Amino acid sequence: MFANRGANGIDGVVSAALGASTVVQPMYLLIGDLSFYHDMNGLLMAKKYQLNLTIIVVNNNGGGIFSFLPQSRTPKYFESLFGTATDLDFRYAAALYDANYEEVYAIEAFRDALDKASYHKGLDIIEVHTNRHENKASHDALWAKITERIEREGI
Ligand SMILES: Cc1ncc(C[n+]2csc(CCOP(=O)(O)OP(=O)(O)O)c2C)c(N)n1
Repeated sequence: MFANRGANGIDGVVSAALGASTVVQPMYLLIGDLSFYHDMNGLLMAKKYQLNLTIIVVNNNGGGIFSFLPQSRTPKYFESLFGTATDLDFRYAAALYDANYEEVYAIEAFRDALDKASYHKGLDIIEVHTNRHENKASHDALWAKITERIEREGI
């Protein structure tokens, strides 16, 4: 069992995964872009000690979780306080730390990138581009379908 330090969520996640990669292989980290950005300095350890980790950065350009909370219905300050898009291109972070880098937009390309990473030694970063607004819309559509079915079938 591994435990990350702290109780706050997005701090130290990259470092924790790099530490875990020294005792379990293969090791994968699935992480959001803001959480990745928050602990990007941790990547130095991967370079310094030739650690083997595949990081999948789900890049929806900001904190997607907040779109599901009530404050998302007050659009005036939402983006600057919660959405907090960084518009960063993580290929340059990968280059900075000598990581293998792949950028994908679709599931087939993601499978190929994951497969490729499994043959690499060292640090792999796969940046998966997604969209916060589409994600929220597809969740809403799914919830509406489920609600409609529950009401219809009286579960
Ligand atoms: C140290 C710390 N600061 C701030 C927060 C509040 N927080 C919770 S989730 C989140 C955004 C996470 O964004 P991302 O990693 O891109 O994932 P997504 O929500 O898009 O899936 C923030 C800032 C936190 N949990 N921990």
